[in-house]
Amino acid sequence: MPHTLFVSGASAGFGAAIARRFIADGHRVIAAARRGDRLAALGQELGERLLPFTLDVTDAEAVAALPGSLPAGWQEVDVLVNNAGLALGLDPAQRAKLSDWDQMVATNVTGLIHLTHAFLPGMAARDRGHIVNLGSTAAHYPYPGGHVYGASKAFVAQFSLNLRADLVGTNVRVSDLDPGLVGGTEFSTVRFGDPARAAAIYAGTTPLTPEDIAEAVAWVVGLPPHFNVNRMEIMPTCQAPGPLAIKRRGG
Ligand code: NDP
Ligand code: 8X3
Repeated sequence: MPHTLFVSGASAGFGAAIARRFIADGHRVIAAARRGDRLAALGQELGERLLPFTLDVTDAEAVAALPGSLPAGWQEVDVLVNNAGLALGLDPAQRAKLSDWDQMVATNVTGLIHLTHAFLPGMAARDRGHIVNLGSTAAHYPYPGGHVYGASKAFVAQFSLNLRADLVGTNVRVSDLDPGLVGGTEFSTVRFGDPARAAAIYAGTTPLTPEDIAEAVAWVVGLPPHFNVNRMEIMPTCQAPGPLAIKRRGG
Protein backbone atom coordinates (compact mmCIF):
# COMPACT_ATOMS: atom_id res chain seq x y z
CA MET A 1 0.00 0.00 0.00
CA PRO A 2 1.41 3.44 -0.88
CA HIS A 3 2.52 5.50 2.10
CA THR A 4 2.35 9.24 2.68
CA LEU A 5 5.73 10.40 4.02
CA PHE A 6 6.72 13.68 5.63
CA VAL A 7 10.45 14.23 5.06
CA SER A 8 12.10 17.15 6.84
CA GLY A 9 15.23 18.59 5.24
CA ALA A 10 14.18 17.47 1.74
CA SER A 11 15.76 20.39 -0.16
CA ALA A 12 19.22 18.73 -0.27
CA GLY A 13 21.30 15.71 0.63
CA PHE A 14 19.63 12.71 2.28
CA GLY A 15 16.16 14.24 2.34
CA ALA A 16 16.07 14.88 -1.43
CA ALA A 17 17.42 11.36 -2.10
CA ILE A 18 14.81 9.84 0.26
CA ALA A 19 12.07 11.79 -1.56
CA ARG A 20 13.30 10.59 -4.96
CA ARG A 21 13.51 6.98 -3.76
CA PHE A 22 10.05 6.85 -2.19
CA ILE A 23 8.40 8.58 -5.16
CA ALA A 24 10.09 6.05 -7.48
CA ASP A 25 8.72 3.27 -5.26
CA GLY A 26 5.15 4.58 -5.72
CA HIS A 27 4.63 6.55 -2.49
CA ARG A 28 3.67 10.19 -1.80
CA VAL A 29 6.12 12.58 -0.14
CA ILE A 30 5.62 15.88 1.67
CA ALA A 31 9.01 17.49 1.17
CA ALA A 32 9.76 20.07 3.88
CA ALA A 33 12.65 22.53 4.28
CA ARG A 34 13.29 26.28 4.44
CA ARG A 35 14.37 26.76 0.80
CA GLY A 36 11.06 26.72 -1.05
CA ASP A 37 12.71 27.22 -4.46
CA ARG A 38 14.64 23.96 -4.04
CA LEU A 39 11.46 22.13 -3.03
CA ALA A 40 9.59 23.58 -6.01
CA ALA A 41 12.33 22.28 -8.32
CA LEU A 42 12.04 18.85 -6.69
CA GLY A 43 8.27 19.02 -7.25
CA GLN A 44 8.84 19.83 -10.94
CA GLU A 45 11.18 16.86 -11.20
CA LEU A 46 9.07 14.31 -9.33
CA GLY A 47 5.49 15.31 -10.15
CA GLU A 48 2.24 15.50 -8.23
CA ARG A 49 3.03 12.79 -5.70
CA LEU A 50 5.54 15.22 -4.16
CA LEU A 51 4.14 18.10 -2.12
CA PRO A 52 6.67 20.91 -1.53
CA PHE A 53 6.13 22.35 1.96
CA THR A 54 8.21 25.32 3.11
CA LEU A 55 8.94 24.92 6.81
CA ASP A 56 11.57 25.95 9.32
CA VAL A 57 11.57 23.16 11.91
CA THR A 58 12.69 25.69 14.55
CA ASP A 59 9.44 27.64 14.04
CA ALA A 60 7.48 26.10 16.90
CA GLU A 61 4.18 27.68 15.85
CA ALA A 62 4.39 26.43 12.25
CA VAL A 63 5.30 22.93 13.40
CA ALA A 64 2.51 22.86 16.00
CA ALA A 65 0.01 23.71 13.24
CA LEU A 66 0.83 20.37 11.59
CA PRO A 67 -0.76 18.18 10.32
CA GLY A 68 -3.79 20.52 10.09
CA SER A 69 -1.89 23.03 7.93
CA LEU A 70 -1.33 20.40 5.21
CA PRO A 71 -3.78 20.28 2.30
CA ALA A 72 -6.78 17.96 2.59
CA GLY A 73 -5.79 14.45 1.60
CA TRP A 74 -2.21 14.89 2.87
CA GLN A 75 -2.82 15.10 6.62
CA GLU A 76 -2.65 11.37 7.45
CA VAL A 77 1.10 10.89 7.47
CA ASP A 78 2.23 7.24 7.65
CA VAL A 79 5.98 7.84 7.82
CA LEU A 80 7.76 10.80 9.41
CA VAL A 81 11.42 11.05 8.42
CA ASN A 82 13.07 13.42 10.88
CA ASN A 83 16.06 14.24 8.72
CA ALA A 84 16.54 18.04 8.96
CA GLY A 85 19.70 18.70 10.90
CA LEU A 86 23.12 20.24 10.85
CA ALA A 87 26.54 20.48 12.43
CA LEU A 88 28.19 23.88 12.84
CA GLY A 89 31.92 24.19 13.39
CA LEU A 90 34.63 21.75 14.42
CA ASP A 91 36.55 23.96 16.86
CA PRO A 92 37.08 22.62 20.37
CA ALA A 93 34.25 23.29 22.81
CA GLN A 94 36.18 26.03 24.57
CA ARG A 95 36.28 28.03 21.31
CA ALA A 96 32.83 27.16 19.96
CA LYS A 97 30.19 29.83 19.32
CA LEU A 98 27.22 29.66 21.66
CA SER A 99 24.92 30.63 18.76
CA ASP A 100 26.12 27.53 16.85
CA TRP A 101 25.32 25.32 19.84
CA ASP A 102 21.88 26.90 20.13
CA GLN A 103 21.13 26.39 16.43
CA MET A 104 22.16 22.73 16.53
CA VAL A 105 19.96 22.07 19.55
CA ALA A 106 17.05 24.05 18.06
CA THR A 107 17.20 22.06 14.81
CA ASN A 108 18.48 18.58 15.71
CA VAL A 109 16.68 18.25 19.05
CA THR A 110 13.81 20.73 19.44
CA GLY A 111 12.75 20.67 15.77
CA LEU A 112 12.77 16.88 15.78
CA ILE A 113 10.72 16.52 18.97
CA HIS A 114 8.23 19.16 17.86
CA LEU A 115 7.62 17.37 14.54
CA THR A 116 7.27 14.09 16.41
CA HIS A 117 4.80 15.69 18.81
CA ALA A 118 2.76 16.99 15.87
CA PHE A 119 2.45 13.68 14.01
CA LEU A 120 2.57 11.01 16.71
CA PRO A 121 -0.99 11.36 18.08
CA GLY A 122 -2.47 10.74 14.61
CA MET A 123 -0.28 7.70 14.10
CA ALA A 124 -1.24 6.31 17.52
CA ALA A 125 -4.95 6.94 16.88
CA ARG A 126 -4.74 5.14 13.51
CA ASP A 127 -2.55 2.45 15.11
CA ARG A 128 -0.24 2.72 12.11
CA GLY A 129 2.89 4.69 11.39
CA HIS A 130 6.66 4.87 11.41
CA ILE A 131 9.05 7.53 12.63
CA VAL A 132 12.55 7.32 11.16
CA ASN A 133 15.03 9.58 12.92
CA LEU A 134 18.36 10.55 11.35
CA GLY A 135 20.96 10.26 14.07
CA SER A 136 24.68 9.80 13.48
CA THR A 137 27.67 7.73 14.48
CA ALA A 138 28.62 10.96 16.30
CA ALA A 139 25.98 9.96 18.88
CA HIS A 140 28.07 6.96 19.93
CA TYR A 141 31.71 7.77 19.11
CA PRO A 142 32.99 11.10 20.42
CA TYR A 143 35.50 13.05 18.35
CA PRO A 144 37.28 16.37 18.89
CA GLY A 145 34.95 19.20 17.90
CA GLY A 146 31.87 16.95 18.04
CA HIS A 147 30.59 18.40 21.36
CA VAL A 148 27.01 19.61 20.86
CA TYR A 149 26.50 17.96 17.45
CA GLY A 150 27.31 14.50 18.84
CA ALA A 151 25.30 15.18 21.99
CA SER A 152 22.29 16.27 19.94
CA LYS A 153 22.45 12.99 18.02
CA ALA A 154 22.81 11.02 21.28
CA PHE A 155 19.54 12.66 22.26
CA VAL A 156 17.99 11.42 19.00
CA ALA A 157 19.15 7.85 19.70
CA GLN A 158 17.76 7.80 23.25
CA PHE A 159 14.55 9.62 22.33
CA SER A 160 13.93 7.00 19.63
CA LEU A 161 14.28 4.15 22.12
CA ASN A 162 12.11 5.94 24.67
CA LEU A 163 9.38 6.43 22.05
CA ARG A 164 9.50 2.67 21.49
CA ALA A 165 9.01 2.15 25.22
CA ASP A 166 5.77 4.15 25.11
CA LEU A 167 4.52 2.77 21.79
CA VAL A 168 4.98 -0.92 22.53
CA GLY A 169 1.61 -2.57 22.06
CA THR A 170 0.76 -0.27 19.14
CA ASN A 171 1.67 -0.75 15.49
CA VAL A 172 3.64 2.51 15.40
CA ARG A 173 7.33 1.85 14.68
CA VAL A 174 10.35 4.02 15.51
CA SER A 175 13.83 3.64 14.01
CA ASP A 176 17.04 5.54 14.61
CA LEU A 177 19.40 5.48 11.62
CA ASP A 178 23.01 6.37 12.45
CA PRO A 179 25.27 6.95 9.43
CA GLY A 180 28.97 7.73 9.48
CA LEU A 181 30.80 9.43 6.59
CA VAL A 182 28.41 10.32 3.76
CA GLY A 183 29.44 12.48 0.80
CA GLY A 184 27.40 14.23 -1.86
CA THR A 185 25.46 16.47 0.54
CA GLU A 186 25.74 20.03 1.86
CA PHE A 187 26.53 18.80 5.38
CA SER A 188 30.23 19.73 5.52
CA THR A 189 29.78 22.94 3.54
CA VAL A 190 27.18 24.03 6.10
CA ARG A 191 29.49 22.93 8.92
CA PHE A 192 32.54 24.86 7.71
CA GLY A 193 31.05 27.54 5.45
CA ASP A 194 33.96 26.74 3.13
CA PRO A 195 33.48 24.37 0.14
CA ALA A 196 37.23 23.63 -0.17
CA ARG A 197 37.52 22.60 3.49
CA ALA A 198 34.32 20.57 3.10
CA ALA A 199 35.68 18.74 0.04
CA ALA A 200 38.87 17.83 1.93
CA ILE A 201 36.82 15.72 4.37
CA TYR A 202 36.00 13.25 1.58
CA ALA A 203 39.32 13.36 -0.30
CA GLY A 204 40.72 9.88 -0.95
CA THR A 205 37.66 8.12 0.49
CA THR A 206 34.68 6.28 -0.93
CA PRO A 207 31.99 7.60 1.40
CA LEU A 208 28.39 6.45 1.58
CA THR A 209 26.05 8.40 -0.70
CA PRO A 210 22.62 9.98 -0.13
CA GLU A 211 21.20 7.16 -2.28
CA ASP A 212 22.73 4.62 0.17
CA ILE A 213 20.89 6.38 2.99
CA ALA A 214 17.66 6.33 0.98
CA GLU A 215 18.21 2.59 0.43
CA ALA A 216 18.55 2.06 4.19
CA VAL A 217 15.40 4.09 4.92
CA ALA A 218 13.47 2.23 2.20
CA TRP A 219 14.54 -1.11 3.71
CA VAL A 220 13.62 -0.13 7.27
CA VAL A 221 10.21 1.26 6.21
CA GLY A 222 9.49 -1.60 3.79
CA LEU A 223 9.87 -4.33 6.40
CA PRO A 224 6.68 -6.11 7.45
CA PRO A 225 4.70 -4.35 10.22
CA HIS A 226 5.81 -6.79 12.97
CA PHE A 227 9.52 -6.00 12.29
CA ASN A 228 10.98 -2.86 13.96
CA VAL A 229 14.57 -1.74 13.51
CA ASN A 230 15.36 0.09 16.77
CA ARG A 231 18.73 1.39 15.66
CA MET A 232 20.88 0.91 12.59
CA GLU A 233 24.49 2.11 12.37
CA ILE A 234 26.09 2.30 8.94
CA MET A 235 29.52 3.39 7.72
CA PRO A 236 31.41 3.23 4.46
CA THR A 237 33.87 0.36 4.37
CA CYS A 238 36.74 2.87 4.42
CA GLN A 239 35.68 4.10 7.89
CA ALA A 240 35.82 2.44 11.32
CA PRO A 241 35.72 3.54 14.97
CA GLY A 242 39.15 4.73 16.08
CA PRO A 243 41.26 4.34 19.20
CA LEU A 244 40.76 6.34 22.38
CA ALA A 245 42.95 9.42 22.54
CA ILE A 246 46.02 9.44 24.82
CA LYS A 247 47.89 12.69 25.41
CA ARG A 248 51.56 11.89 26.15
CA ARG A 249 53.89 14.25 28.02
CA GLY A 250 56.11 16.16 25.61
CA GLY A 251 53.92 15.10 22.66
P1 NDP B 1 22.43 18.62 4.10
O1 NDP B 1 23.06 19.83 4.68
O2 NDP B 1 22.76 18.22 2.70
O3 NDP B 1 20.84 18.74 4.22
C1 NDP B 1 20.25 19.19 5.41
C2 NDP B 1 18.79 19.48 5.15
O4 NDP B 1 18.22 19.97 6.38
C3 NDP B 1 18.58 20.54 4.09
O5 NDP B 1 17.52 20.14 3.26
C4 NDP B 1 18.19 21.78 4.89
O6 NDP B 1 17.29 22.53 4.10
C5 NDP B 1 17.48 21.13 6.07
N1 NDP B 1 17.40 22.00 7.24
C6 NDP B 1 18.41 22.51 7.98
N2 NDP B 1 17.93 23.31 8.94
C7 NDP B 1 16.58 23.30 8.80
C8 NDP B 1 15.51 23.95 9.48
N3 NDP B 1 15.73 24.80 10.51
N4 NDP B 1 14.25 23.72 9.07
C9 NDP B 1 14.00 22.89 8.03
N5 NDP B 1 14.97 22.25 7.35
C10 NDP B 1 16.24 22.46 7.73
O7 NDP B 1 22.77 17.43 5.14
P2 NDP B 1 22.68 15.84 5.00
O8 NDP B 1 21.68 15.45 4.00
O9 NDP B 1 24.05 15.32 4.91
O10 NDP B 1 22.16 15.48 6.48
C11 NDP B 1 20.82 15.13 6.75
C12 NDP B 1 20.75 14.61 8.18
O11 NDP B 1 21.61 13.50 8.36
C13 NDP B 1 21.15 15.61 9.24
O12 NDP B 1 20.33 15.44 10.38
C14 NDP B 1 22.59 15.23 9.57
O13 NDP B 1 22.95 15.60 10.88
C15 NDP B 1 22.51 13.73 9.42
N6 NDP B 1 23.76 13.04 9.11
C16 NDP B 1 24.57 13.44 8.07
C17 NDP B 1 25.74 12.74 7.79
C18 NDP B 1 26.68 13.11 6.70
O14 NDP B 1 27.85 12.68 6.74
N7 NDP B 1 26.28 13.86 5.70
C19 NDP B 1 26.10 11.54 8.56
C20 NDP B 1 25.19 11.23 9.64
C21 NDP B 1 24.06 11.94 9.86
P3 NDP B 1 17.11 24.12 4.12
O15 NDP B 1 18.46 24.72 4.29
O16 NDP B 1 16.46 24.39 2.79
O17 NDP B 1 16.18 24.38 5.26
C1 8X3 C 1 27.81 13.21 10.41
C2 8X3 C 1 28.98 12.30 10.57
O1 8X3 C 1 31.32 12.09 11.57
O2 8X3 C 1 30.70 14.26 10.66
O3 8X3 C 1 26.88 12.98 11.41
O4 8X3 C 1 29.77 13.51 12.75
S1 8X3 C 1 30.24 13.08 11.44
